[in-house]
Amino acid sequence: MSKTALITGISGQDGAYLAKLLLSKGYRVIGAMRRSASLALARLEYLGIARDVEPFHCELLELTNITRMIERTKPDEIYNLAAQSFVSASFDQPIFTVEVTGLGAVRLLEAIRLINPGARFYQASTSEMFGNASRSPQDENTPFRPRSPYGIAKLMAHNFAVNYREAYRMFCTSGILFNHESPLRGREFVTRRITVGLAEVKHGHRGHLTLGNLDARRDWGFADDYVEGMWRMLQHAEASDFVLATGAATSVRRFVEIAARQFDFDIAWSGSGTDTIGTDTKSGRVVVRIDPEHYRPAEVHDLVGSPAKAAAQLGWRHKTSVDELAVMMALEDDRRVRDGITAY
Ligand code: NAP
Ligand code: F7E
Repeated sequence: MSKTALITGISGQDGAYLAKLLLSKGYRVIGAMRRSASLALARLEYLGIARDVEPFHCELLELTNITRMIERTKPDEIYNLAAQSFVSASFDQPIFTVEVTGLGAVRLLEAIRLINPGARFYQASTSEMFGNASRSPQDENTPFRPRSPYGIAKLMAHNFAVNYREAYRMFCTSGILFNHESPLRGREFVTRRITVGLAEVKHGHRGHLTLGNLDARRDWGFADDYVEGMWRMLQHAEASDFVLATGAATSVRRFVEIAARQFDFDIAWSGSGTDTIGTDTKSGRVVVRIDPEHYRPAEVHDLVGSPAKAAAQLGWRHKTSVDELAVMMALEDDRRVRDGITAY
């Protein structure tokens, strides 16, 4: 008999890729989404699976609709991907972020404990929990030192998942995922800001792109590779914590350079701090400027993960390099901006 999977955050980037993977494996997929979901079905439509996912309206701020959802859908596997996931916004909305990203997971865990404790639970934890990390690369044993309300809220949810595993013997697994991107990445995240922004410059919709801290370094992978790791975690014999990462860090500055080549820009940097500019050496045109608006009250400067445990126990490793990822995103945004597609 086919298994039933429930995905919260189905309207987001990972929800779409994970739904596609689970459908391909014969799962019945229930997609939990807010009535007001920002992109609703757009990402599922992009992947050609909008009609194959069973939608279920659910708001993580409200316990009763969560319990009803668990009662009615009786899932074998639950992937909790819903969150206020933008780090920058979490500084402006710390309480809301804790409510959704932290307490939302607790509400879900309580509902599962009371109604369907045999279900396997995946919590979308994050490298942001490492924050100002004390060692590098980060793995499952690296101490958590979060630097943002988002990181703190995620650490709360992570600790609850571990606690329900230990206290109630529930199958609660936490995937500590480093940044993963795709052509379906939200437009507020830096990789997408870069590829959309450069495409708009190329096609004459704007003069230049503005960014914040160019020297931040992240371990960027491709979302489609990472959802495979999520699924493998829930098929593993034991619930545990697993880091998924590529093991290589790249600066924002370098991501710009790679993506820019796809738009025929060859970026040379000059100036420093907020006066830094990125100029296309071929045309002499300034393509990138700094806007301090994009700086954060507390920055995480450098993160890089060790996926050794996931490789050894799950047989998982990333398939897509950061260069391939940047090229893929740039080509797709070039096409979308050229064709006036703004759906995602
Ligand atoms: P995303 O695109 O921002 O998607 C977040 C999803 O959560 C959206 O479907 C959103 O729905 C939903 N949501 C937000 N508030 C909600 C609420 N109150 N009730 C119900 N649903 C709500 O995030 P993603 O990149 O796919 O990431 C998936 C998960 O992994 C998130 O938990 C994120 O924090 C975590 N994570 C992501 C990364 C990464 O690099 N992508 C790395 C580590 C961990 P709306 O459309 O209604 O807003
Ligand atoms: O920023 C710097 C920024 O917003 C990456 C989420 O999925 O991954 C994501 O969080 C870096 C930061 O991602 C701009 O200061 C420079 O250092 O793309 P981001 P994030 O904060 O790492 C983790 C793993 C998650 O769990 C989160 O949910 O880039 N940066 N200039 C900029 N960032 C943005 N957004 N915009 C800029 O203009």
